[in-house]
Amino acid sequence: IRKDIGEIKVLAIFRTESKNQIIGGKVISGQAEKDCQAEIIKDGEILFEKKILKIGRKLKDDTPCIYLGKNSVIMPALINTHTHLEFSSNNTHLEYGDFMVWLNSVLEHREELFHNCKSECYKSAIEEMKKSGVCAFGQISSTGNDLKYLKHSPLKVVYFNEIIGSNPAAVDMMFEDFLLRLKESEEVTNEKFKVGVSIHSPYSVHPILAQKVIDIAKEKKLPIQTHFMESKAERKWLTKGEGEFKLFFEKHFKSAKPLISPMEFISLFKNTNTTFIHCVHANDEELQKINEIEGNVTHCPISNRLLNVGLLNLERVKNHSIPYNVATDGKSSNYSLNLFKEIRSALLMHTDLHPKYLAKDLLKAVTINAAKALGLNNGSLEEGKDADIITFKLPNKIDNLDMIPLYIILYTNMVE
Ligand code: MCF
Ligand code: FE
Repeated sequence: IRKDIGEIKVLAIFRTESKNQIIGGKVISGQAEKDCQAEIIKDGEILFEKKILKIGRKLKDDTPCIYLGKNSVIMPALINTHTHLEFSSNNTHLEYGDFMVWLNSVLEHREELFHNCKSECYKSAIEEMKKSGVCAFGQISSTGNDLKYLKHSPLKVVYFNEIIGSNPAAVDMMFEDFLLRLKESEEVTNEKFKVGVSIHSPYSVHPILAQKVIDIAKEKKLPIQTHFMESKAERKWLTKGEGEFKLFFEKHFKSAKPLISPMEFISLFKNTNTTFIHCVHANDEELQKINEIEGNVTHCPISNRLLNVGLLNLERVKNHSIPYNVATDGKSSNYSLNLFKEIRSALLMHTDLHPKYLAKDLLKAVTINAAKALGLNNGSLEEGKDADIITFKLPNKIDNLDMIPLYIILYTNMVE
C-alpha cells in the first residue's frame, strides 16, 4: 500500500498468484441485471482507489501491491437490501411459526424491542453484517429513532422511511409524521447515506396515503420498498376480503374491508424504482405486472421459513425476467444478519434447483442485483464502480472454476 499524493489516500493492487480467483460481473449493453455474465478470472488483480480503476491479470508490475495468499477470492462486497434494525434487540420475544401469530406478537412487543435497541445494539447489528462481507444495507425505518445511530454508519445505508396506516381518520397524522421523518433523513444525506421510502404493504397502508408517498418518491426519484404477498392470509384478504386478516382488522381497527386489489396496488408503483419484498404468494399475473413496471423482488428465505409462509418460487420469478435479490429481513424474523448464512440457507432450501447454478444466481442476488435495487454504484468488479470489495480464502485449491460459487457459499461465514 502506497500513501499517495493529492486526493488519493491509498492506492493498492490486490494481486493474486496462481490458484487464486476473482469473481466479477461484466455489464453488457447497459442491462446489468439481465445480461450480467459472472466471470471468474484466475490469478486476477484489481487496481483501485475510491473506485475500481482496472481489473484483469498482470496489470502493472511496478505498482506496490498486496498479495492475498493462496486460494484467495476477491469479489464484490455483499449488499443486504432489506433489514429492520430497530428490531435488533429481538431474540426470543417474538413468536415464530405462523404469520398472524408473529404479527400479533410484534404489536405486543414492538415498543419494548424498540426501547431496548440503542447505540450498542445498532453497532453490533452493523458489525455482524460488516464481518459477513456486507458493504451496504437497506434499512426500513418505522419510527425515525434509528436515524441518529445510522447516519454515521461505517456501511452504506439506504434509509427507507416507512409509512403505515389504514385508518382514514389517522391518515393525515401519519402523513405529517412521515414528512417530518423524511425531512430529517434528507438532511443527513451524503455519499454513504441515501434516502428512500417504504409503503409497508397493501393491507396496512390506505391507498390515498400510499399514493401521496409514491408521488413524493417520484418527484424526488427515491427508491421504494414494499412488503407484498408474504402470506396466504394476505392473498385471501386482498382477493376475497376473508380469512385471518379479517379477524385481525376487526379486532384492532374495527374495519373489515380490503382497500385495494393486488393488481391495483402494483400499478401504483409505475415509473418508480420499487422492490417488492417476499412475493411468496404472488401469482403469474402479478409477477408479470411487476416485470412490466420494472420492479425488483427481494427474497428473505429465513424470515419466510420462520414465519412459516412458504418458499418463494425463484424459477417463476426468473421466468418473468424479474431480477431478484436476497436479504436477511430484520432480527424481527431472523436469528442473524449474516448474509452468507442467508444465501447458504437459500441454497439448502431450494431443493428443486441445481446447487451449482443456484449458487451462481445467489451470488448475483446479493451483489449486482442488490446494487440495482438500492440504486448503488457497486455490486460488481468493473472499472468505475465503487471499490466495495471483499476478500477471503477458500479451504483448498479448486481446478473446476464452475464449482467456485457453490464452494464460496458453503465455506464462507466471515471475510478478511
Ligand atoms: O418483513 C418482515 C415481515 N413482514 C412485515 N413486516 C416486518 C417484517 N419485519 C419487521 N416488520 C415490521 C414492519 O416494518 O413490522 C411491522 C412494520 O413496522 C409490522 S406491522 C405492525
Ligand atoms: Fe421486512
